[in-house]
Amino acid sequence: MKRKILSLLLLLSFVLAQVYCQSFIIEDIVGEQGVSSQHTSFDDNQLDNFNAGHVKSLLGLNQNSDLVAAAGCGVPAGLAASPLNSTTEHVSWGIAGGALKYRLNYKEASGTVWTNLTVNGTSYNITGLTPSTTYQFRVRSVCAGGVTSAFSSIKKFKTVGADPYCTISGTTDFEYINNVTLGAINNTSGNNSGFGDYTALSTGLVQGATRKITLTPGFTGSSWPEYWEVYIDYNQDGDFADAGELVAKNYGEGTVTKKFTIPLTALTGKTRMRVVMHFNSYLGTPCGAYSDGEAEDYSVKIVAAPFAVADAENFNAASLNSLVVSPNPVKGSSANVVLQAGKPGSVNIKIADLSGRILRSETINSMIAGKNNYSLRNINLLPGTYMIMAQQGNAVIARTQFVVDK
Ligand SMILES: [Ca+2]
Ligand SMILES: [Ca+2]
Ligand SMILES: [Ca+2]
Repeated sequence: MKRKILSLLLLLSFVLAQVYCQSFIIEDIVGEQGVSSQHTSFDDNQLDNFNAGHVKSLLGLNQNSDLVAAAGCGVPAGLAASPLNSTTEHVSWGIAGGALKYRLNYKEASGTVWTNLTVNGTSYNITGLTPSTTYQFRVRSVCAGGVTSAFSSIKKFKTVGADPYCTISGTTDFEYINNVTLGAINNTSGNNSGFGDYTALSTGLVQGATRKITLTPGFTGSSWPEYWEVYIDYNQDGDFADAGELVAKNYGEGTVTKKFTIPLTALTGKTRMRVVMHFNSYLGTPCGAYSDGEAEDYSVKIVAAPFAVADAENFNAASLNSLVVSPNPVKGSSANVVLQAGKPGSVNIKIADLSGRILRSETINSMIAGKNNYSLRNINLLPGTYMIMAQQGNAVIARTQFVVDK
């Protein structure tokens, strides 16, 4: 009993010293003996190992507040988390006043034990996490003399799911993928020993647009015929097995190109593209270990067509409609547009780049049913491929692509 009272007094002195003193000399509690020794300050571990919850319950204090909050030692705020992969999360917080370093606590949301780390900066990559799992983290400041702030409020994050895509890997004794170019991707990768993960690289692909992919092999010696297959997971279900997901194939001994059209049904958002190269024949599968070639993965972002097709029936019913730009490629500052319209009325003509950005929009009133000539003037577009569309009401009645080549 005497020991308990002594312990309680020591705990109380700890609390009071922490709350009221900026610089202090207090008693450290050593185990069950209740023996005390003098310290001029606490180190981090002493503070963190201290059972503050026990003291708070003895004193009837709020369990959610922190006893060791000290004036001038700010509580971290602005906690944020973003996934680096399915098992690694980047967490960060704002600089807190007086903080020399930080204590980072994290745990699975359903768990009870916090993992405790010291971090010198204001961010940290937490590794070894479980995919598709909710975690919590909180941060406190460690200030001069080992004084710690209260913990920040708790921030939750959920790790992303494990990569659902099948693995693939070739061998590169004779050949490898040296470059893949599509839109904003222009990646010279060299020899990746059979597989290259470039999912950090991405390009936008607009529904309905036609794009060209350029594929270049590299050889360790002489050149050989290489067969290429390009897959895109258009329906974003984690495989390349659905209809239309083998988007391009071609072969040759040097650089090959292939055009493909992104379906209007492709789901918008980020998805995976896989490029497979194989010596002498098409590999015929986007998965597995194989010899004589290389595979590389990229990200693509499917972007909604700039003008929604009102519905399939409307679009088909307007099959009389057509849009022709001439000359194509456009070389000067003007071009002629012939619009064959199924019904009369005003028509909105829009020009967009292949990333879906609308560059020009104008309405032409009193188009007739039949052939209309429309002059496109003051074309000051950079060389490249563009989309032109004619819209009546909410329906795209015709669209085409044209090239500017100056
Ligand atoms: Ca490569
Ligand atoms: Ca798929
Ligand atoms: Ca599927």
